[in-house]
Amino acid sequence: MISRVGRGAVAALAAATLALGSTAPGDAHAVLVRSSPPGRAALSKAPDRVDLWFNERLEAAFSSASVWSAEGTQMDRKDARVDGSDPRRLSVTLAPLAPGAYTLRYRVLSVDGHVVDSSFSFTVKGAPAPK
Ligand SMILES: [Cu+2]
Repeated sequence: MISRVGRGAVAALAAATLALGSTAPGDAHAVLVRSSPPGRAALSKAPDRVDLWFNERLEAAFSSASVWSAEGTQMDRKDARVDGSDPRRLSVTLAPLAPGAYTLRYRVLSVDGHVVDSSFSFTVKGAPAPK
């Protein structure tokens, strides 16, 4: 009987923790949830943009993303922006990408005031597209 009550209390506490988890102060950095292309993707067709989705709303003025070639050339069009209708989404468009390895870097400020700085890479496969 006591153990049954105990488990109930633990379950209730776990549920409360889960419910609070996403808004607990100091514990709510913007985390990259998914991206297009995904990190470490090997793409047969060069993407013309990168979209990043985070678990939290971003501060548009302090969130950016860029794409770099292996030679260190910036390949995005320097137009990274947080989507006006979906503040969890950050997008940037790309110049034509030749086959090769690229690194996407992002730095975002979530509404809780924490900066997250990270990167991932992807590869465009194959020979240059035929004319
Ligand atoms: Cu945070």
